[in-house]
Order: sequence, then structure tokens, then C-alpha cells
Amino acid sequence: MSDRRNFVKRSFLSSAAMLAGSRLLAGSGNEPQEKKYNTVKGKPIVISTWDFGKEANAVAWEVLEKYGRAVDAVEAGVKVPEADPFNQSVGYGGRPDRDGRVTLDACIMDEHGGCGSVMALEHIVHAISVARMVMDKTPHVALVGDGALQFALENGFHKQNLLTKKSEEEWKDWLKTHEYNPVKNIENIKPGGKHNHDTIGMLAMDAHGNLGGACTTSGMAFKMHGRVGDSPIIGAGLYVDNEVGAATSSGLGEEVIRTVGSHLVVELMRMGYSPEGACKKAVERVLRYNPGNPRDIQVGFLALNKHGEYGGYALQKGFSFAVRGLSREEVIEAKSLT
Ligand code: SD4
Repeated sequence: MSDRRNFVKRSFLSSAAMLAGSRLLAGSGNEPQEKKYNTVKGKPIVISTWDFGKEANAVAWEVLEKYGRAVDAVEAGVKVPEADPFNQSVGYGGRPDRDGRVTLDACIMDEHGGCGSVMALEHIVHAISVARMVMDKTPHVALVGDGALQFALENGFHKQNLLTKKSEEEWKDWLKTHEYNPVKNIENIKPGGKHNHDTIGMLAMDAHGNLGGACTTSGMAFKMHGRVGDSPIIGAGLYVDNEVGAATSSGLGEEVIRTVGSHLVVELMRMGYSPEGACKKAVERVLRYNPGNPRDIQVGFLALNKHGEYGGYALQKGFSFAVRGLSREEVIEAKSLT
């Protein structure tokens, strides 16, 4: 066969293989088929997990309306629940691990693919700003435990006791009933539930059309010391791709890590899924590893694409998210599989 004929044959075969491959990736071949959801006209926009995202969005908005960068907006925004002693799932006042130690997980991403993360960081309220410094000032992506604390102290952060009286009392109560055994408790997912653990994940598109994202949490209440959830893991608790969109998650981190959930959502949007459709698909992936919709697991995803469309989806009822755009400010109850 001539070189040219070989070339034509090879090209034909590889196009056919690519087509088959893309069908495989898309599932049935008819997807994505859903309509566009939740569009805000124009930029900027910021969205974040849970009802308390509303106050955090308001602070992020102050940066966005002055044409600031998305990454600066999300950092400023998530610092609100980090500093709030009454928010027992993020930063100061967060519930401790089973040894009574408050350990924080956080990560941040910018429009250039920059990422920074801290895991199991103690004594520093604004874990997100330490993560930001890891991104901006080090050749690394993630610092953990003592190393993260050392880095924070070297860079002007101050040590503080993060355990509030209320969280300490809850921990002592928990010790009595659970005898030091960590559990993935259902209370975590009931609105107003006893150990409600509600990480903040925030995504923004700035006036220039660039994306940024942040995620910060004290993690699962009464976890084993050293346990790290999805929230500080790039691709699991947060992912930003400035060409396509951004995603973040809340819920049982082990399940989100297993599915590399936020990266999955972004890749589904790249394939053409709407933000809500992509979140739904990722939730279905979680379910695939946990057949029968187990009631002791909650996972919720939140996504924003480059067109300013956004959406969320959860495994169980009760997941909400807050939106702030030029023409809207509201808290939305996400759809769920159950
Ligand atoms: C974790 N995903 O540490 C976090 C906790 C959370 O709603 O989001 N709770 O697993």
C-alpha cells in the first residue's frame, strides 16, 4: 500500500476510534441532552454551597464588582464562615476530631491552573489564606499538618485556639455515646441535624470572564486524627479549568475522593453537559459505588461554566447553594436523586 493510502486508512481508523471513544465517554450516545439551566446574564457571578454562602457571597461580590480577580473574591468570601464561631463546620468554632483537635482542610485555584492546599492544619483561622500562600509563594501544591502550620507561622499567621466551648461540649457528649469510634453519621445530612457538617465551596467568574474557586472546612466531626477529606484535594473537593468551568463539593469526602468528583464534573461540562446535568452525573457515579442509595451518605456538587450558567445536584434532599449575580441574589434548594 502506498504511503498516502496508508495515511488515509490510518486517519480513517483513528477518526472512527475517536468517534467510538467519545460515544463511550458520553454514555448512551444521546447525551448530553438536557437543556440549559439557571443562567445569569453577564458577569461577574459567585456561587457557594449551603445557605450561609449568602453572606460569604456578599463579601466576594465586593471584590467582583470592583473588577477584582475571581481568585481574590473567593478567598475573601470564604473567610467569612472561617471566622464565624457559630459555624461549626468551617474554621474557628469547627467541630474537632475525636482527640478534641480542630484540624482544617482548604484549597484554592486560580484562572491559570494555579493551586494551593493545606490539610489537617491546626491553630490558624484562615486556612484558605495559607492555601493561597502555598499557591503563590511555594513551588508546591499541598502542605500538611505541622509543615502547613510551620509555613503559616513563618508567613505572619498567628496561632489561635480554634475550639469553642460549644464544639468542645459537643465533642465531650459524642465521646460518651460513641466511645471514640468515628462514624459517617446520618445526622450530618439532615438540615439542622446534630452534627451538620457544611463545608463552604465557592466558585466565581469575574468581570474579565476568569474563574476561581475555594473550598474550606473543619471536615467530618469527630473524625480520626489525621483524616483528610475531599475539600483540600485538588480535583476532589474543588476544580477550576478556565476554559470550561469550575466545580466544588460538600458531603462525605471519602465518596468524593473516590470519584475525583469535582474534576469529573468539570470534564462532563467540557463534554457539553450543563452544570446541573454534570453534577447529577457525578452524583450517579457516587451511587454506582454505593448501590441502593444508602441513606447514611450525602454528597452534593456545585458547578459554574464559562457562560455564567450554574447548577447543583445532591444525593439526598437538603443540599442548598447561594448565588449572587448582577441580576439575582438567592439561595436555591438543589435537586437530588431522592
Ligand atoms: C469532608 N467534604 O471533610 C467535607 C465535609 C463536608 O458537608 O463537606 N461536609 O468530608
